[in-house]
Amino acid sequence: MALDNQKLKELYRKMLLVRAMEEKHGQLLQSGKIQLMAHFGTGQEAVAVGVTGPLRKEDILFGTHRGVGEYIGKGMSPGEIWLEYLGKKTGPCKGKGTLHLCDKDVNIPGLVSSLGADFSMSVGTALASKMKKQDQVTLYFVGEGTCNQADAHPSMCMAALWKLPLVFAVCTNQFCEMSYMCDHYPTEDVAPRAAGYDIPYDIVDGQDIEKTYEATSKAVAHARAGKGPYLVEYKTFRMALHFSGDPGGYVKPGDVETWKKRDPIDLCRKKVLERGILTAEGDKKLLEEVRAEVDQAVEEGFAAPSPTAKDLFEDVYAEGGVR
Ligand SMILES: Cc1ncc(C[n+]2csc(CCOP(=O)(O)OP(=O)(O)O)c2C)c(N)n1
Repeated sequence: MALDNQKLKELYRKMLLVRAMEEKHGQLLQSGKIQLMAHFGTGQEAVAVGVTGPLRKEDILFGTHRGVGEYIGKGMSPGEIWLEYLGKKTGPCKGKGTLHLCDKDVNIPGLVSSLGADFSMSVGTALASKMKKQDQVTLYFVGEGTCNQADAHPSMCMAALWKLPLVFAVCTNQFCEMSYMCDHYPTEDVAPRAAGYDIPYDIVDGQDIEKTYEATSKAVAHARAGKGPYLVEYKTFRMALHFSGDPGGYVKPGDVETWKKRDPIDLCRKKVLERGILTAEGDKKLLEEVRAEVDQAVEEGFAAPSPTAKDLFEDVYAEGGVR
């Protein structure tokens, strides 16, 4: 189904922004201006933006370690992200989160280093929403490798048993860290595992923003209507290496070139131009505007105040929490 022009342009802009954020991060690392390592999600933009696009602000998102796409998709600004990445006092986690940031304003509870531990947390937030009768969906965005973690199974089981408003969004980018997924499990797809718990599932092309957005919208509507969890698997390819210090050497020759022919941003640009949503000139201007927005965010981030040693002792305990 074709998205309306305004929505497609909005999602296209977000995808451009995500890539510009990562390109800038890479440049800053290479020039030695920052040491903040990164897990880039180059080539996965239509998944991250399509998975978060249909969510409302109050919906809860558990994201991945390639998080920029989800943060932008869920509504964080480049400025907020860079303040946190640069460890600044005015960042959403006051500089204590950096890459593992969370943002209460858009209901991102934060990245857990031990991958897969948040499977059960997503069951917890979805259960809380249901018990409080809140019109709120939790979306757990997760890599296909992390789906091998043991917590995946009891989480799917309980989500189905309790008919929770929970969407499992699996990003199959072909790799689990520094090896191909076929070295980790014997099946081509992760999604059919959901059938073992009577959870409906779809498998979609992760390069096409309209398909990712549509599949997520369907799953979110299902969960929001009280029909229980849904799983969507998005097939994509990680064009970047696992992390910024990855020496590589394990990617099969020709794979990147093959997938580059279906770069999600190029595919979306083609639609935007063909449908007359933007002219070639307008497209160029949009890209410049997006890059300028990122440059400004970084500049303001560097200029922002850093936390002091005293700040280390603040926000250690929750207000009214157990001491
Ligand atoms: C419990 C745990 N084991 C191992 C790691 C190290 N690790 C970081 S990313 C990653 C790969 C995860 O693969 P996948 O879920 O497919 O996501 P991708 O990196 O492909 O985006 C691993 C193993 C970790 N963070 N936590």
